[in-house]
Amino acid sequence: MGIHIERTERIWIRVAFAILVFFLAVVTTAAVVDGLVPPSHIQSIDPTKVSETPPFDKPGLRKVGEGAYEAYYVARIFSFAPNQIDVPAGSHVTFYVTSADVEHGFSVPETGVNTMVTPGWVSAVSHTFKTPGTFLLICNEYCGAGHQVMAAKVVVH
Ligand SMILES: [Cu+2]
Repeated sequence: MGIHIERTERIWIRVAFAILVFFLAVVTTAAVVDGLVPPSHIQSIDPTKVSETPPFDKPGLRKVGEGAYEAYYVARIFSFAPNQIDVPAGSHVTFYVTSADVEHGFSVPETGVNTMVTPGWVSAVSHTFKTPGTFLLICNEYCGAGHQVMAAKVVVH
């Protein structure tokens, strides 16, 4: 007995199955090759020990060269530490951000600085601030009841 399946239908079942296997192979290969992390996530951190883990135990701005800065940020509901950084115009700033609790966003609109902040990971993003001004740094991933007040400032002199 058995179910009768048309020859062409049998062919298409095989084709659909082959496509499925191919996609799974592509996704698996990509995941293994990329180490299963988004590209901006360069380093891992214990999210329960952020406040004891250097350099995030002392969040803030560090000058690393002529016109070059590194800014270490901790995002937690509903604020960023540091709350404000001040840099001279022309500064190249690399932001390193991690979360002490939930998923946050880290965005400085109109600069291209935009990354997700995932607990357990350090996200890195750079920007050269050419013109003076006060830039708003906001959380753009909904993170809870106070999400809309989660902001900080980048002041360029
Ligand atoms: Cu947030």
